[in-house]
Amino acid sequence: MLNRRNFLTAAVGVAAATGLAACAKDDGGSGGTGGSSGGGSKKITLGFSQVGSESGWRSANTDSVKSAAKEAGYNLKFSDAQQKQENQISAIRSFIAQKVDVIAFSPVKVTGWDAVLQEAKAAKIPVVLTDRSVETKDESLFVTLVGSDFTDEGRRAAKILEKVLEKAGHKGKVKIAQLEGTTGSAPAIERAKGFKEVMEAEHKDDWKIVVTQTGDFTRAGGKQVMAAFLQSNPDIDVLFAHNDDMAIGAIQSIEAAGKKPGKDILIVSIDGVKDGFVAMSEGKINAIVECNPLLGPQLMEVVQTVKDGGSVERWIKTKESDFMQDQAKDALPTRKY
Ligand code: GYE
Repeated sequence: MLNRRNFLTAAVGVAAATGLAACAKDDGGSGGTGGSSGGGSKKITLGFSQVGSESGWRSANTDSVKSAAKEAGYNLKFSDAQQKQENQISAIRSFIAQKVDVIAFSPVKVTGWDAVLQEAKAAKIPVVLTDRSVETKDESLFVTLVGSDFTDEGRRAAKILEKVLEKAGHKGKVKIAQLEGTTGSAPAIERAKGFKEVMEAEHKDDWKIVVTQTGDFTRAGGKQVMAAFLQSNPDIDVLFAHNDDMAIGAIQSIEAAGKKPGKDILIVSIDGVKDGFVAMSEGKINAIVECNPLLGPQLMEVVQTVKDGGSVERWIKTKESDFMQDQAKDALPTRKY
């Protein structure tokens, strides 16, 4: 059974994407909503298609999934898609051919899944999304999403930027550069959306995103794109990076341009990986919005419940915090990823 503490009810703002309260597929086990039927002794085979290994967040997520599957005693078939949707589609097809019990995946992009998810449905294999969501007209194609509220992370980034600007004594106009995540991915779309929402509602006259481009969630991407930003807009005040890795790459370009990250250019990023906290404790990142990658244990609980025909929430959200620079040194030793 899923622990109720792990559940947060779906936020109103996501009703369009995640809509109805859903029941997990009943594969003939318990025949109802009463939760676990015990699951019998057969080992669960879980097919998991991971996005890739683009960031520190992703490595922590992969470790969490692998160790939680081991702990739960599942037979895990793990596949790394190297950030390519076609690789994820092939992996899912191969899981279907192998008749796994449950398929879980973190979709690299939001669109383009209907055909392969229809195939999983036809084969009566339940699909659990982890970390990232999909856009589909047919909500029956997946059981639940275990992951964060990225729109809210974008809003939190804008709210923490207010504090960062105040602390730095920055008054008046704010020229913002945005390093976006992978184009078409849920976190890139939703983090940009949440940030813009706060910016337009509360800072319309002062804040402006002067440049925005994808850095594909990688350090190399962040470094390269930031170097180009500094060429075209040498007077940037703020960098909003959709993840720590891109911020860390960008810091290299800021330093190479003879500027001080965290002072000449204020930086807010998302994730909260160890290297992000190290950069923050060195004064180079001003604030971080946490996005927790340790989804493995919750995912395994959901997989068991789904396999047993129990019901789960449509969206199982992750609990997260925000951190300012002055908290970095104390928080660093406690970081788990
Ligand atoms: O923020 C980034 C990773 O989907 C939440 O993917 C995840 C994002 C995370 O590459 O570092």
